[in-house]
Amino acid sequence: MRGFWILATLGLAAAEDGLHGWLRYARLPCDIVKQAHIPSAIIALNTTETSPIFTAGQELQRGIKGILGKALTVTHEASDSPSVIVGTAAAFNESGITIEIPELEEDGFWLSTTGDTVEIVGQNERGALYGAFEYLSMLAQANFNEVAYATNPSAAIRWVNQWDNMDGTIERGYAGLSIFFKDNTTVSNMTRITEYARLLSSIRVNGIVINNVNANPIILSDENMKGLGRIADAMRPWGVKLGISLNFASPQTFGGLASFDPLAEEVIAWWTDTVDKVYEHVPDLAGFLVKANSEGQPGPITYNRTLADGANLFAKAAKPHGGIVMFRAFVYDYQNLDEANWKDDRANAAADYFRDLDGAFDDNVIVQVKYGPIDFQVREPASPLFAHLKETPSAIELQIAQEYLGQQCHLVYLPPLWKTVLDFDLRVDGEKSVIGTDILSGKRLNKKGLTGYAGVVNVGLNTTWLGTHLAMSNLYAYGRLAWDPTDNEVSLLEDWTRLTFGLDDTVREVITRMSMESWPAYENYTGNLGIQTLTDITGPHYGPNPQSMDNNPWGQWTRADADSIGMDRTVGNGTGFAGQYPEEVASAFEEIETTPDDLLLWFHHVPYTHVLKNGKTVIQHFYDAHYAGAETAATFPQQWAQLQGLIDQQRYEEMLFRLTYQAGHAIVWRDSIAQFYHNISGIPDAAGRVGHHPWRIEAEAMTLLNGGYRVTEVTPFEVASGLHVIQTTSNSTPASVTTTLRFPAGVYDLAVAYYDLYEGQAQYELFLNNASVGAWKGDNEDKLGFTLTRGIDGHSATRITFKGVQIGEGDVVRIDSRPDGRETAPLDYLAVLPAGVVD
Ligand code: GCW
Repeated sequence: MRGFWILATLGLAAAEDGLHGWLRYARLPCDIVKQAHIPSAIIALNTTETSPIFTAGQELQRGIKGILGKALTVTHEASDSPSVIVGTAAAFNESGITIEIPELEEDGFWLSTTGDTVEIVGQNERGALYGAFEYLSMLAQANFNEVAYATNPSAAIRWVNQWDNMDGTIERGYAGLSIFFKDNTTVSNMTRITEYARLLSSIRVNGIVINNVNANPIILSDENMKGLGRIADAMRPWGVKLGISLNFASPQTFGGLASFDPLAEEVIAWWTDTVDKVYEHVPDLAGFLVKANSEGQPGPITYNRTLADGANLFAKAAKPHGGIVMFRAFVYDYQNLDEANWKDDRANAAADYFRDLDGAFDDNVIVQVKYGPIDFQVREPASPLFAHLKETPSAIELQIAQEYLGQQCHLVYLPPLWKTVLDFDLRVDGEKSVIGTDILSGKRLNKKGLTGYAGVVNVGLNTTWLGTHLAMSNLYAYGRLAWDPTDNEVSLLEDWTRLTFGLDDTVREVITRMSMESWPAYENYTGNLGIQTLTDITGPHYGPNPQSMDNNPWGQWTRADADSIGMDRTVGNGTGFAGQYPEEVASAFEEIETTPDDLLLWFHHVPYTHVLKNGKTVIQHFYDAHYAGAETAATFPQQWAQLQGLIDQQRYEEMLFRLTYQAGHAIVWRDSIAQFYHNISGIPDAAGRVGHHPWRIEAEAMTLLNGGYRVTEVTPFEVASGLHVIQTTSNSTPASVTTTLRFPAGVYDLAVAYYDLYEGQAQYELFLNNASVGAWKGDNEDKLGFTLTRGIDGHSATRITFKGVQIGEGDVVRIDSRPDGRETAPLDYLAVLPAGVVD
């Protein structure tokens, strides 16, 4: 017993790097292990090593060893002695084992733990593997209940997309370089690919498109086709099928033909050959993903052909092989929209391009539709296109990569956002048409083809996969919601937490609470009332830059002026977008009274003084929400701190760093947005907070010693407190600033706001009466994964906090800094914060 205790203690202390995600199979405490009564052998009804059933046998062995410390043998012959037996329904029958189970649908499974034998029966091999993972998930959560049930997927397509470029970079990837590609070819080491397939399989994802939708035609080179074959081989034992993105112009740019006209005979022949060749290397290729005529990508419209002509070209080539084409609805005219034209609106694009094509697509084309009409925003109404595709199968595109949502540097648990769309009833033809359960399931519309889900994930080589541990709950929940969109987002989170961090109640409660608070908080401190993103729309989509949302040709404007704000998307007076919905929904969005507050500015242009249903004016709600959101984010590091000692130190520290960063960046967001709208509207904050920071000392108000620092403005102006910052006069000479504190003596947190650019790592040290409080470096570029910036802007703005510092009135603070490269040690302010003040 003593030996076990030592081991268990070491187990907790052992560093965990996140590589195994929720499949850690950590040993349960010994008192719990004793309660587990499981059979002593595993039977996997297939001897082929590449079969998912074989994989299931191995995985059960590995999991049970890890979770319960029991070494079970795996055999492949049916026997009567009690065992964990896994196989397809057909294999059970062939082995003469009688099972009484309901009819299963494709990929479905039956799990029974009621008798001496645990039965895991798949409709197909993949389903059986899902059942094995489900059983292991129960064991890992110390759930030894007797269960016997069948479960089937809500939809056949449960895919993920990676936006990996052939050179190994990842578009909108925040966790390092590609696990699939390097130097314009596929990688040779399959380890991470196999591990990713394992994670995906455990959440019942059955397909993956591995290269960017902005596709490079060289994916079709002979060498790369061979590589695709190896990748497919690595993932096949996990039941995950490979798909690839195609570049529409490949016949010309890669094949050397004169055109890429989808109706030209030589183009058709070229694609037929090419697709045949891909299938030689990957006989079970799931299919193709195509982004055409969007954001500079080539497409059929170049030749005056329809998007359906374009999609059907690939569909016909893939059909003999059983392949499908995921054709993206993200098609919009992005260069020519005119803000002066009250009718122009990018949100109209998808339905405008696709609605008249309903029925024109081959039956193996699925239109892949982003959840909202614009682009992965923090709050969007459901895409109305789902209502127009009555004949054409559709799939929803969700984004696990947090492109507009904090890029994994902010904790944002996404299922509550996804649910606003999945649970939305479009009322097509006046009948119940809930997007998840009726439309994506293929029950109500789209009855003829496959339907489902595509999630843009963008994992990278970082051992945490997504750049940070807590972001993995989004991937976990994505797969499970694609299986069953009615699954509860809190229970999914609790399961994930137990699997990822163990069974401690405090751990589960804290992570669940923070995660459930995170999306509302992010919406609050970034942009509310359906205003859409206020990130830098023309740049990295990360930090605040509200003015970038207007005076651009993109057609997703806030239309903010001195008096009013919002996009009028009504039929009566605006862009007409509201009219793209079926009648009942359209008429609700047409009127302010029946539009929910959280989508008000999406659909209506109103004065800042418009009074919301919650009784506040729009502008006061902006101020209040931004303050409330930042206050919630400020609790995250404190909440997380309760987990010290309850989880391993490595993950504890890595998350504490990120959550502390988020709390600081939430204040950057709050101040920038509040300051911007205060400036443009001239309406003061009724609570007197905006522009008043009694606990701050602006850097520009400090004494700049020996000319080492100079005062400058920044762009955008609102990302500097007091509208100014200081930066060093040279790129190499050390500089210092000093100030005398005039606050009552007491214990305070000292926060220094500065800007952390890449291409340099400035060094800083904070002194109180000549004694060092702490030193740091501008090295966020190494620690965080967001799109890097070389500007002093909303992306680089950050802060560091030293907690619990005793100060006396008249104490002298000094900050010494040493610029490095382009990083001119820019400082914004020092905040001297009494307990409970978030500023
Ligand atoms: O939102 C935009 C992204 C692009 C992306 C595009 C798309 C892959 O900013 O990076 O390109 O969406 O979904 O095609």
